Amino acid sequence: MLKRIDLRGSGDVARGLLPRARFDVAAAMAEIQPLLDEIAHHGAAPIRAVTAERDGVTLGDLRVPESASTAAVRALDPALREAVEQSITRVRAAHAPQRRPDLVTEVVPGGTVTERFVPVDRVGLYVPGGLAALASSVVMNVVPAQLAGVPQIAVSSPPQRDTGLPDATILAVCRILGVEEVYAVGGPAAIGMFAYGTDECRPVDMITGPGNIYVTAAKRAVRGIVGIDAEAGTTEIAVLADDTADPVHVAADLISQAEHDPEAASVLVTPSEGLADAVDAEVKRQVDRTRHSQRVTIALSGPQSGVVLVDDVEHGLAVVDAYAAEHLEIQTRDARELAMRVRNAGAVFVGPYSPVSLGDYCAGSNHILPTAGCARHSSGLSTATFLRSIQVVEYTREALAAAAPHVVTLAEAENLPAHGAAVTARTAGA
Ligand code: HSO
Ligand code: ZN
Repeated sequence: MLKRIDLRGSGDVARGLLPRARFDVAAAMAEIQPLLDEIAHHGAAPIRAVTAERDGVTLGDLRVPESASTAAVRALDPALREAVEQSITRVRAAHAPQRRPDLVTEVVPGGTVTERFVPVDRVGLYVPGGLAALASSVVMNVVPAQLAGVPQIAVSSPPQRDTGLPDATILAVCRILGVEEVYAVGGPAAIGMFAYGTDECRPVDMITGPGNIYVTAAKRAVRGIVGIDAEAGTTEIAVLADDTADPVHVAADLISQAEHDPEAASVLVTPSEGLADAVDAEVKRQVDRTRHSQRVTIALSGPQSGVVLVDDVEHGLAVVDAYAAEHLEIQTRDARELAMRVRNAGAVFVGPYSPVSLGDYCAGSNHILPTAGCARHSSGLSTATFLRSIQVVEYTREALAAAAPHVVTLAEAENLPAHGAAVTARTAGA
């Protein structure tokens, strides 16, 4: 089922050789732009129209009444509530220390630069609800925003066909976390609503959260009008494994992320042909038994998934760095040592007992992570995502006088003498 790409003997790590989806975010942008333009000009009407067409739901208010969230909490299964609370506690524990204190630096005597960390005022958090309604993504979005101190937090998630409301567990988790502003809007329409605002939803300053390729494309399209987190699109997992890895575990992990989407990517990178064969056999065995076997089969046999054979683990490390996976598992000898040398990955999962699906719910780490190679330049969601740094400059007259000749010289070199004059007007005669 998993195609093989043999890079042995080539020393090659070229990104173009690695499995990747053919239909990418750039291609999806053309499809969503007309909807975004409509929302920018007409507000809620096109949101209602597209929701009726795509979700089969006639929306009254876009905003979910509080009574619906309260009812959802009451109806929540006690075991599910306990699991949600565990997830919240662990995510809070890992994200609270990410809130950095302000940093005061005396650059020269009498001259300070203070870096203040200030939360974004208003954020729109997207929670997917298509093929799977990801209540855990409420936790992963909301907890860091709250810990950063964001004053206004809005959540949006697609309405379900039967209720016309977002998934009940998603509503319950919003309520448990104290989020009152929730909208029943999904896909690119939700991103347009947050970015441009409507009569019912004031525009936000930043949009975060995972989504399919169209949500990701919409986020890319509105970037600049609002801030966005890293592009967290279609899920992907890479596993770097040697002959010490258990093929049953590796196969289970590849399948676990393929379950998200027929477009999901699952990639095994290994120097061991024996492991590759064993994982292949194990994948076939497990796929037959898994609930979403059709979706998983499409994902695993697509161009975005496969097994990459490498010379050795070092070559494998170079390959996974070039791939820059959203999730990277290391199942090798000395896994921790290798993990600490990884340069490009959204999150790294080390050794036999740290599967990606632990991180999806209950490791404490965030599961909203850069996909499609964005881990080369971007980070997963964290408390820091919601903080802007503002540099505050304060110099005394003496400290300014000491810097004056340098400012004047640099300004003159750029043919901007008024810049120098703004300094000497203060320091002449000092
Ligand atoms: N693996 C997904 C997150 C998720 N999995 C939510 C299950 N629920 C993207 O990191
Ligand atoms: Zn997952």
